Amino acid sequence: MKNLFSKKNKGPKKPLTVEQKITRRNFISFGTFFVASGVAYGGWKWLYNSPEEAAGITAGARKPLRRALNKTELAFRTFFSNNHLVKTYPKEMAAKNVRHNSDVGSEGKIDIAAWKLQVKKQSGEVLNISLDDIKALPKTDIIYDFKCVEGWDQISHWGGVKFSDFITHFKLDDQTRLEYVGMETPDKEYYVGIDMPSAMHPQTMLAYEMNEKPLQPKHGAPLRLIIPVKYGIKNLKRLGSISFSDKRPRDYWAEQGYDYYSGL
Ligand SMILES: Nc1nc2c(c(=O)[nH]1)N[C@H]1C(S)=C(S)[C@@H](COP(=O)(O)O)O[C@H]1N2
Ligand SMILES: [Mo]
Repeated sequence: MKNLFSKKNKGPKKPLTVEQKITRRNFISFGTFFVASGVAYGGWKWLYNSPEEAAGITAGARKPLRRALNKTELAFRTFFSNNHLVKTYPKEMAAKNVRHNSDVGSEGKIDIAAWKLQVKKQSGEVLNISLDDIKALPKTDIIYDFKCVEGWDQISHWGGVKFSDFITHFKLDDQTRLEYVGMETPDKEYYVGIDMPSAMHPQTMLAYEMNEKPLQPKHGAPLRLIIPVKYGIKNLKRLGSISFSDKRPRDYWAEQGYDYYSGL
């Protein structure tokens, strides 16, 4: 074969023969192939050697992959900011026979007179708040389409106090600098984690009424979370305690593989 890259060729350049062109192309494409596979192999090794996530619903996934997922989630959150309001309906459209779903942590009798909501500040300080204390705050109503991940939805009517009003009234504003709110039932059997922007969303409330009557035990008496920007699973019934943290609080359905964010 002629020396393709020889400098000895003096004089005017002769056009390459077909054979020479093919040789050169092969050289370039094989070269590209080797470089590309090197990058791919390196990338795969990097991912393979990356630490696994130890805890949470994505446990076992490589950290860089989780980071990518978190980035996407963040973009969605920024996009669906607090200015986005969930659609509301006239009172007449609210269901009279409201569907009732699962009761983990909200089964059995509850002594409403003895019930107190525990608010655990990050400093360790704990507030004990009665239902009357909460009912004394400005009341708000919402009629919206409640959606369960199991595939049903229903327009329902809730009354209570805005979570953001509750925060201000009990001087918890400094706690909202943290990333998450954790909520649990009094027996700690059911629990949810809520990102702070969704908790502070203007339609999120602590509800003690349904259809303008005291909340029934099966719907979460004496107090439940109503968070219209999220699926039913996050709307914890029979609230017992609230806490604040920068780490994701444990979440009952996320532990079963459902999306932690569960936004609509
Ligand atoms: N304590 C508690 N809260 C809960 C649940 C539960 O099992 N226990 N289920 C959730 C689910 S999956 C849904 S769809 C709604 C149902 O609320 P409802 O029974 O008032 O319709 O409550 C949510 N809150
Ligand atoms: Mo649900």
